[in-house]
Amino acid sequence: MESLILQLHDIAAVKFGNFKLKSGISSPIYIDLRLIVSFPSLLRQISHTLVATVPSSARYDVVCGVPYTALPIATCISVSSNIPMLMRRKEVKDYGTSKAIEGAFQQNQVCLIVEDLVTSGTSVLETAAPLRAAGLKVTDAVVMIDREQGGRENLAENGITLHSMVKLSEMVRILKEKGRVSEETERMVIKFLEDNQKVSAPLAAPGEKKVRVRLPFRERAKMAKNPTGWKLFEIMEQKKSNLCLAADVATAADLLDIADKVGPEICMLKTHVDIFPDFTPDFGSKLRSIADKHNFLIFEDRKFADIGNTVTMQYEGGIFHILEWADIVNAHIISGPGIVDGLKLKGLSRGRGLLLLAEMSSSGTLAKGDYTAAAVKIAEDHPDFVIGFISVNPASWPGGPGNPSLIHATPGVQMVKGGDALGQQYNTPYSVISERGSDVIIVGRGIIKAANPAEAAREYRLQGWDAYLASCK
Ligand code: 5BU
Repeated sequence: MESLILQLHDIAAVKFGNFKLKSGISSPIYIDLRLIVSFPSLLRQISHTLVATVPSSARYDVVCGVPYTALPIATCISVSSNIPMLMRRKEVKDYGTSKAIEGAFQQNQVCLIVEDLVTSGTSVLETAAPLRAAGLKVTDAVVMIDREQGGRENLAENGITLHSMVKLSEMVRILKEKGRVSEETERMVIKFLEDNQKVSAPLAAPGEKKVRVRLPFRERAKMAKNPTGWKLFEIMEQKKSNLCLAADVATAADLLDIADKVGPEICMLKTHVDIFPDFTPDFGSKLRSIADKHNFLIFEDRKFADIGNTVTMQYEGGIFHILEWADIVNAHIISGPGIVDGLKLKGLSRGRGLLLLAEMSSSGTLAKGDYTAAAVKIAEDHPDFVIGFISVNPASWPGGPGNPSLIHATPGVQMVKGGDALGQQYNTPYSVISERGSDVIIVGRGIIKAANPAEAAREYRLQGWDAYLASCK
């Protein structure tokens, strides 16, 4: 171990000085393990040591490196231990058509994750998510260096035991003992680690050190001023689900079919009723009986945008009669607060709820800054009807996610970060709920294009709910 650490220092994979990190803070230590690919003998020794670091009680069938630095390390482990390897794609254009995990494996095989450096554990979790979604079990991860900044704890909360070759403080102590760094440098590094501890890093918004603890949905239900808002909190608690299915399927018949299959996993089902060629007047009552059977709410993603008077007619009339069957609708605030007054005129007496579009998931969206702040203000002015927001990163808003009686629902969610060809941008359930402070994940193609939508929905539900539980602590 000592020899490995000295070699890492020799090749300048570990450097001391004054370094500006990506986050903007100055660090007295800099670690760049990408260099090890140029030193095959060192790479081999590291791989052997990592294998030995995992206790024999931790059984695994395959290994997967966190892209990119750990890929060559995982490859070496695979070749020298004769254990098959998998590769996780870092960016997937469309989860439905391209594979997030490359390689051959069987359901329920156990995969060991290999990583070079762990800080908060987020990148290990981002690799664990698609592996788990593909049917593999992830119980252990092995890392070269543990920066001791909350990664171990965060991974444990997600059912992953972290095994580290060396802890950063231990590494610096060894380098000091071997005369590579001064006592003063060691002190500075230890102090830096203490000052920058992020025990629950993934729960904090990027750049935010303080951990934000979320009130449980049960408590927030008591604060809700609208019956549908209250019901959504209650359903989430009852079903342990903060998953909304975006059921953008080809026909109304397909929608009713998937609603019944995925129903047990979701708290809400989102429709775009105007995409169906086979819409019939009994659509609403059919969907309602499935919603009652499985206890979920119906959200028509109508995105009203007109003046108050017009939206009253659009909400109630036409061929869709949205008011009849949708528990929840949403609206842009581009036309000003009159749109809320208009929708409320029809919806309030029926106990319906409204989500305001405070942000959008698509790239280049204009719903940001002052626009988002205006949505927050309008919501506060209508607590009896507005139940929350379509949000993307409420943790980054000036007041954070704000009023706990309001719900944040976020589209643009898949198991891996990425996007589609038309501007959609995806974040992972963990990132959306834990880091970005949202409450509900809205998932479309991640579920409906999966080989088995019900199974995929279950995995999204578990991921979303775990992230929620983790952020309540
Ligand atoms: P996807 O297949 O998971 O990308 O589907 C996302 C759904 O959420 C889809 O129905 C969109 O219309 C909807 N959506 C969105 O993607 N982004 C937004 O900002 C809003 C809605 Br609002």
